Amino acid sequence: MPKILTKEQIEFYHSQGYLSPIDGISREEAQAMLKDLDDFEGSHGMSAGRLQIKGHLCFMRSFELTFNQIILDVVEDLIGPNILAFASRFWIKKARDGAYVSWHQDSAYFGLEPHQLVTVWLAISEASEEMGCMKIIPKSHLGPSKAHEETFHDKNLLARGQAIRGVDENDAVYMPLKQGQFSCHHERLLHASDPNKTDRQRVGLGLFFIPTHVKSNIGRRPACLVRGVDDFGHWDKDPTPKSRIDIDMIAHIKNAGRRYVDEKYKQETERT
Ligand SMILES: O=C(O)CCC(=O)C(=O)O
Repeated sequence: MPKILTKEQIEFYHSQGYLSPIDGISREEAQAMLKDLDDFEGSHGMSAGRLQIKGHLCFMRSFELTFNQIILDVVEDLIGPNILAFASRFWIKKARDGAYVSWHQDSAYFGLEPHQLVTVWLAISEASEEMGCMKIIPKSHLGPSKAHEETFHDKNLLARGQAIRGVDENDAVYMPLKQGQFSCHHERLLHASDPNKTDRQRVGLGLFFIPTHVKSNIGRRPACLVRGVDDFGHWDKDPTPKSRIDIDMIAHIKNAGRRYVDEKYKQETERT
């Protein structure tokens, strides 16, 4: 029995590679997260968007979001009851800052096997089309891994500016979200987003979940069991934040993110 989704929604996710929109957290909870992010930036002179791969560990509130019952019920319906939070990313586009995300597949750089990761993209602010919400190519998760060019372009929010060339924009579906709603997409789905053309910031929290049987194929790494049991033991344990904003986590996050940004590590772009 599914926990929360209908049979049709589950089938839609598996055939199309995405699901959106789903009501997640309240406006008040989202506003409180925005305040934490503002406070962090105010005191550290750095946007939480720069905490590349496990930014949620820096904030008690976002760490707790990885245990959110609605989010996990949806994730369980998509990938089963034993779930690890593998990583996360705050996706922040300030008003008219020109930041964008090129077409890519998450599977190209996460180093996971098999490819069953589901990304929950939670709208911490509203994310309208004009604000540069995500766009996806339905069913693209059913195809092979694509070649990604690493551009390292400074306005590209991806760690290496990875870009798949030649995507037909006519096939794109936009996923606008109200504040507090979320979308889900499959690790192999082609997705991207345009610059924010408004005077308001667009903030999302990407939470990356895997079933416990998924392995890292780039060496042992940490993750956090958020539901069920882990009978496989493929992952070490992430540390947990100790306060509302725990800056001691930054060293752990930087270390975890190093291989995503370092040009010397090859990515698995053309694996199938
Ligand atoms: O926030 C965006 O615009 C892109 C997000 C993304 O690439 C992801 O969640 O995997």
